[in-house]
Amino acid sequence: MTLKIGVIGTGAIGQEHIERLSHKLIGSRVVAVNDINEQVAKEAVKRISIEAKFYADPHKLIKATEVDAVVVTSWGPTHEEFVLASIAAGKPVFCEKPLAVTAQGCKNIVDAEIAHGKRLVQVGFMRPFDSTYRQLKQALDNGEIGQPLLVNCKHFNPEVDDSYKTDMAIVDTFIHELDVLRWLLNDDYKSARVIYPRKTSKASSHLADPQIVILETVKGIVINTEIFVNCRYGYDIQCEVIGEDGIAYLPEPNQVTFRKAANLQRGILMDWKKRFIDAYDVELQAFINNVTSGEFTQGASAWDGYAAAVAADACVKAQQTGNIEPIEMPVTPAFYAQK
Ligand code: NAI
Ligand code: ISE
Repeated sequence: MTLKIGVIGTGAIGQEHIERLSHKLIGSRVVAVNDINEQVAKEAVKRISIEAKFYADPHKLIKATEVDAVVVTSWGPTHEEFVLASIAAGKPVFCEKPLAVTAQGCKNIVDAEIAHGKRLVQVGFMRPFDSTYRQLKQALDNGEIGQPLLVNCKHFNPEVDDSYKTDMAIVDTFIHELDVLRWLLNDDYKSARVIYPRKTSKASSHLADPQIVILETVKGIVINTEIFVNCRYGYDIQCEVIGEDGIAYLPEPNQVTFRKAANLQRGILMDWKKRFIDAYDVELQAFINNVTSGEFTQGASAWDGYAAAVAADACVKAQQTGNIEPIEMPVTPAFYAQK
């Protein structure tokens, strides 16, 4: 069976996903697209060489009989509306992160999915599908460094545009750590604090950059994450876990090392597209397989999206107050207990 997909939002990641759904993965075809910018959508269809109908109205795309499943890759604040409409239409939906920009928005989706009675939603948290994170998780689960005590992460982007604001460091960027670290450590968060170091001259007037987020987990692990979205030198994702018996590092992505011109050199990737290229393939193939098998057994659920957003809300509050803010995560409903 070939899954016929409608894509809402044909910008950067929308086009990446259309390409992989059309030419790389098994069992899917993009038949419909929507974007508030009609020209962007039509040019994407042409460039990727697919036959997909342009829908001016995203809600008509969601309801169209030719569309079996929806992929939402528009801007974050639009996600809740399109995911809720997909659930109302009884259609499976893959939504890029964040599931919604507030915890309440995610809760509305969780409630709608539970009321529907069957899982339909997968969130685009791709890091648990990344082979380097998987290696790190396996080492921790095997007890190779004993109990984790302390975690140090870096989430660096070379640059961001002017529309990127201080809270987006949490809801758009750090949200990836909020998702992947729960999975990596088998733990939940208890509190958050945000510290602002000296500001880079490369950031816009309305953006505090860099930022440091300090989380404490229920088991007492302290997680220190540096977020720096105008670092200029590359797209750099690091994670170091310090345990009772040693330290485990997230493997660096494969890059050739050079001994050349009196230098020892190794390239650093410049964007998320290349850094997580395989992980995006695997997560979207998982979505296709979830839908075609009729059971969502892989990938981030709406509850995972909600859990990350509950923590993100507390981090945004901590940005504003400068205080240590509590994170109160509700108990996982039975509906989401088994993945
Ligand atoms: P983008 O700005 O390149 O593309 C977004 C597209 O959505 C634009 O073409 C815009 O016209 C369209 N759009 C906005 N509002 C719309 C609406 N109401 N209806 C239809 N189309 C609308 O942004 P980008 O980088 O592609 O990000 C899109 C989403 O994907 C964001 O939520 C972002 O956080 C997420 N993302 C996830 C990544 C990951 O690593 N998982 C990487 C990059 C983005
Ligand atoms: C972007 O939307 C992503 O999801 C990237 O993975 C992240 O590194 C970046 O900070 C976000 O803006």
